[in-house]
Amino acid sequence: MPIVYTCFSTDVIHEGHLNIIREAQKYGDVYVGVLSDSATVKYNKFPTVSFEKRLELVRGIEGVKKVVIQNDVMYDRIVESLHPDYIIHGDNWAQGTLKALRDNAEKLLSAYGGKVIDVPYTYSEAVRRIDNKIKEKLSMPEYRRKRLRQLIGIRRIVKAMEVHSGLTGLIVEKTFVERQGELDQFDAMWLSSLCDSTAKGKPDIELVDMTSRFKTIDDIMDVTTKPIIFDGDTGGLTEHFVYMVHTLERMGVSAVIIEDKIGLKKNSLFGTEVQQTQDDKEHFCEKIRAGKSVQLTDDFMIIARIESLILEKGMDDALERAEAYVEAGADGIMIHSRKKDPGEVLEFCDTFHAAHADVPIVVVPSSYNTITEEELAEHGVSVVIYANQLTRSAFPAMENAAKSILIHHRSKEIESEMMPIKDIITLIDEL
Ligand code: SPV
Ligand code: MG
Repeated sequence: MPIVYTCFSTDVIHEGHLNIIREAQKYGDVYVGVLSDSATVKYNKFPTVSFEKRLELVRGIEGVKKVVIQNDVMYDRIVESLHPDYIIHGDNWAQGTLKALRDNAEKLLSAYGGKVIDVPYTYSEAVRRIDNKIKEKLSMPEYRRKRLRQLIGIRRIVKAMEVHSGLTGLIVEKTFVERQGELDQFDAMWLSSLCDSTAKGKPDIELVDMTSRFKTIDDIMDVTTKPIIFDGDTGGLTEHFVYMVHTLERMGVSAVIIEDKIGLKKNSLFGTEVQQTQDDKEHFCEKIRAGKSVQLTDDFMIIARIESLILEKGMDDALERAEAYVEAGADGIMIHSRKKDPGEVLEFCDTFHAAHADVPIVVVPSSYNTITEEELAEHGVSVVIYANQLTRSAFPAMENAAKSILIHHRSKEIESEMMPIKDIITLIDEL
């Protein structure tokens, strides 16, 4: 019998999947691949049920001859091992980013006379409701909060992008690319103090109060599902920090990063050009311990950010502090630098990772921007944060439009650089 292969990356089996199986049965024995967790997270999805449960779901479908594990988004390895006569999929993969998958399947099959079968995608109210329900589930605090820890376990390196509004949240939620046969998306959102402050026209000096920053979180959470890493600045007074932890955890934020500075905080990228004071090591440890003591779940993370390199206190100081902060209970270490050369950050990561391979390291390569994610991962980095790039790209674009209108006394000249009106009015999906 010919082999008809399809791959599912779903948490719920609905009529669309059953329709594919029915169609597939007309051509031969139906083999179904279940996409692994690590492949699923590249595919603009996140599993809400365990891999074992997903295998079980597929095993329970009538008409399925064999269930296999698919470890990559692309079909190369599965085609090599199964040599299917057909690969069958909903025809929604004929356009957009998913077309890369179809092209990949077609190319592999055509090498030995196999064929792709496109089944009309099932656009029904019931399917739409199921898809929405999965999305809604992922936006709930109990799912969102633990997702960062889950991703650190699944991803070689977790990629977080700056957000400061519902709109930037949507960009990070939905941006999905295909390049050289690989699909990719951001994993998490960084609620930058610099960008949250800048969006309000305020300096990054802990001036925007927590009520306002929590409102930004709420705006973002309302329209996204990805996990949030909150930039908690210095965490404020220890007596206040415990309340911050309590609220963030309740809201479903995954992690707070607090930096070991005290007094009037200025942005780290000023370095020693402005007066900034590093906190006493023991005092900062107390803040970490206090935060950990009020935490209610095992999901939430308190990550300690070390400013020794920013403040030119040296590598030994940075490493000593990292030891102390981990000892105090920090769930991860962020090391920051404003050098153009990544050397000092990599030296820190190599030394720290050798002693604490299980403690996630977070970096923010704003200044040393030539380094790639793969190089960072090779030095033991678990999370890379792109801390301000959406704000920095939007500002010149907006300023340019404002200038053009002032110069030309009309908007025609800037029209070609802007999003079409029909796109902006349909940008936001209706519920
Ligand atoms: C932020 O994005 O607010 C940060 C990172 O804290 S940095 O601006 O580099 O200090
Ligand atoms: Mg900040």
